[in-house]
Order: sequence, then structure tokens, then C-alpha cells
Amino acid sequence: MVPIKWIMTRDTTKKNIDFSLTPPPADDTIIAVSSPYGRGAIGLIRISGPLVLSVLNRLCKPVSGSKFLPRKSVLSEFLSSDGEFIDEGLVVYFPAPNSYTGEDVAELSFHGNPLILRHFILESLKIEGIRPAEPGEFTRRAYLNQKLDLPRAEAVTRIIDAKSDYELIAGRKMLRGELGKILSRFRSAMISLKAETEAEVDFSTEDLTFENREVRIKTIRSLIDEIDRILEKSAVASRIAGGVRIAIVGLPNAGKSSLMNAMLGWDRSIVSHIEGTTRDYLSEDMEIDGVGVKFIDTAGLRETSDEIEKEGVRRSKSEIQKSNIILHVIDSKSGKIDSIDSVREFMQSAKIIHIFNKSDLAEKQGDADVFEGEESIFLSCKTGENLGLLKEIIKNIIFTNPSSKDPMLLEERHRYHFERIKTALLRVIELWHQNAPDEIAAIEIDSALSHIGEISGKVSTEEVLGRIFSMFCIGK
Ligand SMILES: Nc1nc2c(ncn2[C@@H]2O[C@H](COP(=O)(O)OP(=O)(O)O)[C@@H](O)[C@H]2O)c(=O)[nH]1
Ligand SMILES: [Mg+2]
Repeated sequence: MVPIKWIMTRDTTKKNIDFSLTPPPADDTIIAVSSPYGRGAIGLIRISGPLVLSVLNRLCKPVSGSKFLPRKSVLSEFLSSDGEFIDEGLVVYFPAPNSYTGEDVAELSFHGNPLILRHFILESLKIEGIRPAEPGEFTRRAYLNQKLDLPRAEAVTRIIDAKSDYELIAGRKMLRGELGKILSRFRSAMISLKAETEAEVDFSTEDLTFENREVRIKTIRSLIDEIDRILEKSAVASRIAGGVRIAIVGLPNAGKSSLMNAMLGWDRSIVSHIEGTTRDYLSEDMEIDGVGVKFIDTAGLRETSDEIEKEGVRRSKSEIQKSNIILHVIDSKSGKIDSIDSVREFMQSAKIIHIFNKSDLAEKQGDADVFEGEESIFLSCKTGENLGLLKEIIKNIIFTNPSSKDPMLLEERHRYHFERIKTALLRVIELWHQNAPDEIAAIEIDSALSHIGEISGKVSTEEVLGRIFSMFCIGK
């Protein structure tokens, strides 16, 4: 029998999924293509729910005549409901609860043609009780069956969508339960705090009170410090994971396009001694140490009456505004050093590197003192001298913060609740300083605890789950 409380908690308006109760098995069976759309060597269909075995028995026939054994790969023919041959491939059957979703699951590999996959799915849908899966529904069921907590479910999307090695590393750490461990540490610290605070309510006449409070305030302060560290670490990581933008600026003919090409390792930009060759900005992506980097070759920012070039200058300015690093290229041979005040005017908090280019033509580095306190480097795009050093300097800027090498990437939702936990904890300290009754402090501790539960997914609403799982692809 399904406990009534469980049914109530599945109501869309209710919170608090009580995991002490066994969730009822989902009564419908879902099916979806889990491989990417298009043709390929293999196309994968996933099925989850009570009717998995019915599908296998009706539409899959083991070639050797054997049965579908738990977690054993079985070569099978895939048939239509009329017994017509559709394809052949492997079937793996995962009986509940030892499966991704915690329900009966089967994974079927076909030849990777969407027409074949569609044919099989249409045949399966003829069986009553089977329906197409919604986005993220397999992982949602895994979460509801406690196969993973919410941060780990979110990490699944993160690793599928990661655009750089850096983001992938961060996603993997979450998938392995990094946040869950932190949360359970927070949770047990706060449960003790609450127990001590409540004990004080009961024995408030005893005079140990004051000292205990001081100890507890210390504990709370260290929790707040840890939240600050986590939020800072995550801010750094999300800046890096979002990609680093590097704009190349300087006078015409300084060698901006040459530098862009040299960094990329191929000729993206037209290089010419004719001034004003680059009239619009050009950009190209690459990776430096697993971090996505976008190089932007700007049109020189000069006053011009040419309408096209004017527009190029306007666009370049807006690119510079969005950049994290500015490479200011100077022609050391000509010795002309532009002040780039016009660039500084609209750049945000970007770091500048001054590049004295064409070292092969110049005797010695130009007057680097002009840019005192800022990074400068003497190099040649032609011979490649010091290009490696420039990459090192860029890397050091990207990874200024040592913790950024060990990324912790929180979702927006996690950050929101960490902020709320911090607010509640600060309030507890404030209440104690004001000698407010402990009952009130206990309420704030409860509020902090419930925000921890929201991050981990111990407490959740249909709305939050809907938002998280709708970001998934179908079949995951
Ligand atoms: N000798 C030498 N010539 C260079 C170097 N870098 C660029 N040039 C030349 O300088 C001219 C202008 O280069 P370009 O990259 O088009 O400059 P931009 O106008 O700043 O984009 C071209 O003729 C390049 O071949 C370098 O390191 N050494
Ligand atoms: Mg150019």
C-alpha cells in the first residue's frame, strides 16, 4: 500500500519529500532515445518502469534463445508487434532497484539511424502503460528513488553540457558528491547547535549559559567563514568556466592580427602592411590549460571618416568592454607608443599586457617604463620569440587565485540558499548579542537547516524539480 503521506507530498503545492517512507513505484513506464539525434554507429533506447520486461518479452528476441539476465548484455533481434524484423543489437536488463532510476530499466543498442529508433519506439508505445519520457525524467526518477541527491542530478547536466575541460572537472567533482559531503557536515553542525540551544531553553536558569553561547557563536562564525570561502571559490570558477575573453588592441600595423594568428597557431586574420586591413573585429576560440579562451582581433581604434571602419571601431570598443585581458601591441621598430587611454576609458576590470612586438627588428625592448606597474613583454610574432612566455603570463592571470585550479562550481540555486543560510546564521549571532530568547534563535537555526535541505534536495517543490529537470535532454 502506498502511504498516504507520500501521496500528499507528491502534491504540487507541498514541500518536504519524506524519504523515510518508501516512494511508490511509478505506475507508468517511460521510453526515449538516449543517444544524440542523427546517424551514428549506435543508437541507444532507454526504458524505465514496471513494464520493461513486457517490452523485452514482446519486442526483443534473444538470438541464442537465452533469457534476459540481470546486467548481462544479450544479443537480440528487435521485432515489431507483428513479429516483423526491425533490427538487431544488444539488450541489457537492469532489474530494480539496481539501476540508474532505481526502477526496472533496459538499455537497447540499435544501429544508429533515427528511423530505426523511431520504428521501435512506436511499436513500444502500442503497449498500454508506456509513454515517451519527458526531458530529464530518468534522472528525476533516480532522484525520487534516492539514487542521487539534487546536486549530483544537476551535475549530470553540467558534465553533459560542459564546454571546456575546466567546467568538466568541476562537474565531475559535483557528480562524485562533493557538495553533498559539505552539506552533511553543515547539517550536523547545525543540528548540534540547535540541540544545545534548545537544551538551554529547558535549563535556562543554570548559569553555564553565557560561556556556552560564546562557544556556539564561534562555531557559527566558522560556518559563515566557510560559506564565504565556498561562494568566493565558486565565483572564481564560474568566471573561468564562462570563458576568458582576450582583446588585442594597438595602432595599425603594430602586429595585432599577426599576434592573434601566432596564438591560435593558424592564419585566422589577414596580415598586411596596409593600414586599416582589419576593419571589423574577428574572434576565434581556443583552449589554454583546459580553459576556453576567446581571442578578439580588434580593428585599430583610430579616428576615421570611413563609415565601415567607424562601425568596426564601435564594435571593437564593445568587445574590449567585455574582455578580461587586453593585449596591447606596440611596434618596437617604429618606437611609436600609443597611450591607449582611449581603451582604458571603457575597459572594465581587465588586466593589460603590453606587447613590444617585432623584437626581431628592434635592438632592445622599447620604453617599458611607460607602463610601470603593468606587465610588459618583448616578443616577435615572426620568429615566435617569447610567445610561450606570453602564454604563461596569460595562464597566470587566469589562475591568479590558487583555488581556481581546483574548481568548485555552484549552480545559481545553490548560491541563493548558501546566502540564505549565511543570513540566518548572522541573525542567530545578532539575537544572542541582544540576549533574545533562545526559542527565537532556534527558529533561525531551523531556517538555515531548511535551506541546506533545499540544496541537497531533501526538501523540494515540484516547481524547483520542474525547473531543474526541464534543463535536461530527453533520454537522460
Ligand atoms: N618583422 C616582423 N614583422 C612583423 C611582426 N609582426 C607583424 N609583422 C608585420 O607587420 C605588418 C602588420 O602586421 P599586422 O598583423 O597586419 O598588424 P595589425 O594592423 O596590427 O593587425 C605586417 O606586414 C606583418 O608581416 C614581427 O614580429 N616581426
Ligand atoms: Mg590587423
